[in-house]
Amino acid sequence: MSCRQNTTTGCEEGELWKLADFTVSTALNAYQVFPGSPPLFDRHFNGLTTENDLKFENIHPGPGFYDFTGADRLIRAAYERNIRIHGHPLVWHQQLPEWVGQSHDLREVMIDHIQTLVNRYRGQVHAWDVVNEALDERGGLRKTVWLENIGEDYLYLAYKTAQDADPGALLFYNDFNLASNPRKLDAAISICRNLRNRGIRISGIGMQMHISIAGPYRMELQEAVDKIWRAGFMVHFSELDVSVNPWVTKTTITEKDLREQQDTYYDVVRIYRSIPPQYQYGITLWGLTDADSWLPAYFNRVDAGLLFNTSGQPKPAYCGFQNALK
Ligand code: 9MR
Repeated sequence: MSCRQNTTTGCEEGELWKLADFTVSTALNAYQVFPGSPPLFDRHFNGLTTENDLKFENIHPGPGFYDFTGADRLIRAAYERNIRIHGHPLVWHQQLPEWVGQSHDLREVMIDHIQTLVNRYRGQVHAWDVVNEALDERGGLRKTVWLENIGEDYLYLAYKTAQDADPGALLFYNDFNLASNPRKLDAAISICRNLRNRGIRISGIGMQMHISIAGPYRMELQEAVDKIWRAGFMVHFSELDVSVNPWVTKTTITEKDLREQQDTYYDVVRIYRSIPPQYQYGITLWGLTDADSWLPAYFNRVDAGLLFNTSGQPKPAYCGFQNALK
């Protein structure tokens, strides 16, 4: 094992996926694996989530028209290298092309979309985020184009269609704020229980984990993961990043922020490891380096939520993650 001694972070850089006893993944896009995948990815990760290439507007931009260019490239590259592939997302209310809202039969559109994607990547995509972010902050169903046109049964219909298209794939429900909002968490668990009672083999819940150095509290996170696995579902930390500037109060990031971020990563991984192994699906970072992160542009703020800085060097956060694997 080649090791980079890192004086800033005070830890020796290993290879995360070899040190962890769960799959360590990151969100990745086709443009990042062409012509070869980034060395940082190869070194540390043994799983990936499709960040944007499988989203509706990219892969299904017109009625009856699919563009698989990016998705095929990404999935082929990963599959050939034995990387576990997590398909994200089949049904979501964002990144939808306009034509979807104008269609007369949303049920048919949704079914065709799910069947086409799941069939095409059957045997390659290990697991799917079938429905993403179906809940609002009060724990009710979010009023999306899917809910309003198909009705509450769109959830069952989505999972049933995915399950029939690839009976071997794992199926997940994915959402945010599940640690900080117990009402939302209970609603997510109840969605999964209902599906299970209706014959869907739903494997687990993705807690997105777009968190920050300010929260959620460790105890809240611990209680949330315990609730999920005790209900019989696997836990996926599915989109992990730790903001150092959640309230947009800073224009620069300090050493102290980075140390707090290190502690947060350490605790998050320790809490993850407290889950019984059969309920651990894995941890997925939402991007490879701070240069790839959605945070600064999306919130228009200075931020650095990931394990590697914009030059791909390990940050203190990296050591927080790595040290928690010991
Ligand atoms: O990281 C994604 C970013 O590149 C896109 O512009 C954005 C569009 O909404 O989606 C980001 O990923 C989201 C994920 O698909 C679902 N959960 C929230 C993530 C951050 O917005």
